[in-house]
Amino acid sequence: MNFEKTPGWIDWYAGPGRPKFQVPAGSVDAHCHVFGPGDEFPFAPERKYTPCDASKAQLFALRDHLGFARNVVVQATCHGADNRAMVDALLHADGKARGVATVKRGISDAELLALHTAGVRGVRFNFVKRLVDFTPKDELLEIAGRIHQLGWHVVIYFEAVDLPELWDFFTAVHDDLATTVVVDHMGRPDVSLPVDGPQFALFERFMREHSNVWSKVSCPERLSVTGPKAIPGATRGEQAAYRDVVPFARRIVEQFPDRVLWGTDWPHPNLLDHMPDDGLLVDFIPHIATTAELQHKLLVDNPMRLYWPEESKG
Ligand code: 0GY
Repeated sequence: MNFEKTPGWIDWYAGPGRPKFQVPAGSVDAHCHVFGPGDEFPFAPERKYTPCDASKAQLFALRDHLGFARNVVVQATCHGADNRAMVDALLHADGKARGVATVKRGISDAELLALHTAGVRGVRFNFVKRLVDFTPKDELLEIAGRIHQLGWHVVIYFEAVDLPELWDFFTAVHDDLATTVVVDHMGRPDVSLPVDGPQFALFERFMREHSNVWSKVSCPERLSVTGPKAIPGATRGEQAAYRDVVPFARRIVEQFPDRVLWGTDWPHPNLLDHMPDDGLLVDFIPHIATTAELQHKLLVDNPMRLYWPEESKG
């Protein structure tokens, strides 16, 4: 099937640089996607964007190039609740990938079990209005109850301004069902606001008061206003690309070192200003996890505990 890309779509960065920062052995890229290829795995009719193709082979090549050992492939909204492309990637990864699916209420126990066998360990609930249509909360709670029995967790994606309204729902998933909840991209803070301001304080409170809430400290390229250009010769923090995101991510890593994950977000859907060099994104890591111990937790111990608990030493 031939799909026309969304106007203005920027394809993922071909030929990323080799990072200067060497990730620890066994590191996990805990947030990335596959798109199609569209002629093999058609995009969903209800999608809000049509991407370029981004295949499993291209994802695995990037993994090796950046020095990662494993991937967590997160179902992208352009595939709706049709998880076939993501599952196909898991099944061809030689055990080096696990997945996060999108499921609907009507899914059978046998289908859930098949996803589990393929390596799925979580479901994603998306509250970003430009990406998905609204799903009633009782449907999400029902799904959360079912997947909890498989030992899966819930991944949530929302914008910071929506956290007050979603608070009670997230707390119900977390407290009533005792399910681990993983927040994508720190709940998308507005990084032009102060890191000490009320918006980010609410997110920190969310993590502090709920001991099973984790955060991906990912996507500086999505959150940044200052962009990829570092200030040459500046202080260490300002030498980072996406430097305005550093204080936010660093604060989460340092407060909650055992509940943070990192991912490339390759192939970076819906970036309409610039496409990041994934090598540069890896070089962002030591700015937010500043010691070898923090880096090891972020890239190895934490994702292994969540996605490969049977192999985890932590
Ligand atoms: C991300 C971010 C985005 C898209 C999706 O599933 C998706 O379509 O997650 C976005 O547009 O902000 O994490 O990939």
